[in-house]
Amino acid sequence: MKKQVLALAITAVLLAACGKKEEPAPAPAAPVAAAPAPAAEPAKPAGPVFDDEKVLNIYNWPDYIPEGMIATFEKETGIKVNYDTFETNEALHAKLVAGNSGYDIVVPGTVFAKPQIEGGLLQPLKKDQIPNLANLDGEFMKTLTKADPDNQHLVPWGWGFTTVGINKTKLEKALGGMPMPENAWDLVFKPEYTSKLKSCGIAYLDSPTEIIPVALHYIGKDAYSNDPADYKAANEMLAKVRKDIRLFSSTMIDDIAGGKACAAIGWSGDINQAAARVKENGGKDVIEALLPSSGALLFVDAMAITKDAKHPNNAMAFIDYFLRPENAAAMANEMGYPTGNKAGMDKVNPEIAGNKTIFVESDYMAKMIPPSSFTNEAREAMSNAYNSFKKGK
Ligand code: N2P
Repeated sequence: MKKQVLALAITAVLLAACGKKEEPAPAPAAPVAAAPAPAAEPAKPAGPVFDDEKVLNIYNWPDYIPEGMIATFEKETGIKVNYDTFETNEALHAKLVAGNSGYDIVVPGTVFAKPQIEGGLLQPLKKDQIPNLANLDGEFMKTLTKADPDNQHLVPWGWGFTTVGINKTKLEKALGGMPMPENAWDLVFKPEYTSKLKSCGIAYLDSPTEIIPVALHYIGKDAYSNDPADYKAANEMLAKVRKDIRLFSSTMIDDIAGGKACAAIGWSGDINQAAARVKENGGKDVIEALLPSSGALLFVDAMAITKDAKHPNNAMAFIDYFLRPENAAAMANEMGYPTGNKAGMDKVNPEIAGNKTIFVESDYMAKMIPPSSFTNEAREAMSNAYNSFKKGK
């Protein structure tokens, strides 16, 4: 019951963004007694279809796949998986635009998947080769139609949000008795706080489309504004704290867990992974992903097959494998990211199911900034604004 409420919560927020009404999911077809097959009908091939070359090239974000998931797929199928990682949507996008990336499966955020679909960089799925699509939450899939109109290209990998993560122990020491702000974004954007937290380390994700949207939202502008004048305003705010930022990184789990940063703009699941790592190592510091009062930046990353994939059938087989219930549960349990998959939710550990920064409650969901997208020109202007912020000291 609780899980259903959570699923509805994210759906409501994402749907609000695309202005669509929720409709009840279609009821599953009632089982029908098997009729004798007509003799002339050719038999359907049993099991998955593979390409001649038993290879699959996957390009995904770092720290985003449960241990053993690839090995099990390789063992079951005999397909050799080459698994590479990219650190920003911008880096993946540049590879796809250049063409001949060599990758079969890529995992863009929907903010970038929309222009990639429109630009013909991704190919439609062969849904009859992915029976486990039935495990996906129909309402969640409707939210993806904003980026992928008929759900023809994208299968969710994981969702989460860009937010403020803290090492509570170190942060409180550095604040020296100064109370926590009402809005957690102040910790990383307000000089009053950053000047103190500089001593224990502030980290930012290293990507224009992560930092500029949250900065825009902080100064009261549309996070998905396409207006360069707004980026200028965001930059003016950011310039005031630039000297207090210690590191820019999209792989900050060890930096947070290892005590190099006490406040970060990071991804919810990664911050939760850092918290788990400290515990595993017997550390005492308390690491937390926060739920800022003004909201956080929601994202959905989705698998898609490149237009020039050399192993599309192997890709379809992997997507079907990923959609198994046990893999959905492992994504939440081990990586801190839910997947939009209904199946397997009964295998989620109680402390993960009860973690409000992984399975976000509906009242906070309503505050989230839902994903949208930018024009190509806006993305370029945003990159320029971001780079000049980063260079300035
Ligand atoms: C990286 C997972 C989140 C990626 N570890 C953000 N789109």
